[in-house]
Amino acid sequence: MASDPVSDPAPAPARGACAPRRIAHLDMDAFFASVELLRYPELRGQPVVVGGRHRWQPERLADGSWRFARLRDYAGRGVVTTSTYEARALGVFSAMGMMKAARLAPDAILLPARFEAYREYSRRFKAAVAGIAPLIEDRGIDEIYIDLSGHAQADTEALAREIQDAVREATGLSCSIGVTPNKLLSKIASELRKPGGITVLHMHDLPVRIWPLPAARINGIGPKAAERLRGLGIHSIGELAAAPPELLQEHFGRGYASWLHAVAHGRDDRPVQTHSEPKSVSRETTFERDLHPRRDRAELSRLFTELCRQLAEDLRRKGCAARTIGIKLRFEDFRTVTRDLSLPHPVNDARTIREAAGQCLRRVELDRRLRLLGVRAAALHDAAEAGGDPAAMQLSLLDP
Ligand code: TTP
Ligand code: MG
Ligand code: MG
Repeated sequence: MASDPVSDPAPAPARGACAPRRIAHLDMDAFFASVELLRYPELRGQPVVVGGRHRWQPERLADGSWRFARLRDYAGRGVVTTSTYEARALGVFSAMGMMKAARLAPDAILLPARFEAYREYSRRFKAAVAGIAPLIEDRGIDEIYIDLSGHAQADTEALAREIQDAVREATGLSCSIGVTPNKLLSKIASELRKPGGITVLHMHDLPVRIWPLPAARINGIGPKAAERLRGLGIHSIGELAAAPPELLQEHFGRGYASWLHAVAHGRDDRPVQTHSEPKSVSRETTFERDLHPRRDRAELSRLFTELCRQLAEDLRRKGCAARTIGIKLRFEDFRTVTRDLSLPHPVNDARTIREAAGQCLRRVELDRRLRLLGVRAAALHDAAEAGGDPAAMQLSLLDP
């Protein structure tokens, strides 16, 4: 599908240091359902819904054909995982209750999800893109951001089409791509011409292409925030852009209000993150039998020390150190408590972690048996920063 000629880039100018970035967002079209259509091509063009359990698996008949379940056969409390565009035309969308979907589209074909296959196609499409443009941020099973700023192909639309072709070649599947100066706008743009669309937008397209859209199209304005905005008479992104900053501050607080203002004006500096940093690392163990905090103290202590040793090893293997150490306990009645402690320096040695976790443990009232114990390291830093003097760290840890 062609992009809007009005927003097409003129013959691409040379990119200087201050030139706008070219950030793509690529999202697979009706992903799980499209993978199912590769397996059952005879269903192409029909409303198909993915959801429900294994019992809805198609049945192979003697003549080699399949007998498919229909939505009207469905009974249960499951929700729609995704649906083909033909099913969407009947009003059936992701997260809708399957019984409700069955009322809207009783004849739609029902297929259970096969996550292993979706993961495999996910790997394939990402590898295909990486062959053309390697600066990729993985955003989940069916979408990625790609930084195309420095790519040799200056014609953005042609580059996007090349990526689409490579994805189709590798998987047989179609995707939609938005290319704009930042992740925020690209995420919106990739949805504008689904399926199979390419949408290239520049900052000057904002008023015409972005401002008319509902505020909830912005990634980060959830249903609750959208509802509160509507309460203030703000429906579209343009209305949000025009809203007085004081009004937003009054209702959303300074931080979120200034973010709302910035995104409504299409501003977003976030880089494409080509390798994901883990946010935290943890180790936990569920005991074979519930352990008593006093009577099984020796065993608990040994397990606790062992978890801390493993956590330290995990951190070092990742080249990380943590400034926050936490614990998690689950009691026999399944009540779960967590405690954590912030440290003056990032740490990754087993002794210091054990010491910090021990301090956390002392803040929990151990009044019943335990079924699970865990330790967690967060606020991760590069291990190179973890150079604190161990003796000083011991002392500061022991300070109340
Ligand atoms: P999406 O990209 O949101 O949806 P989609 O690929 O099915 O359709 P579109 O063409 O609009 O992008 O999600 C990707 C997959 O994630 C989707 O195929 C199934 C799964 N998914 C869920 O399991 N639950 C959900 O609520 C949604 C939205 C998606
Ligand atoms: Mg998708
Ligand atoms: Mg998606």
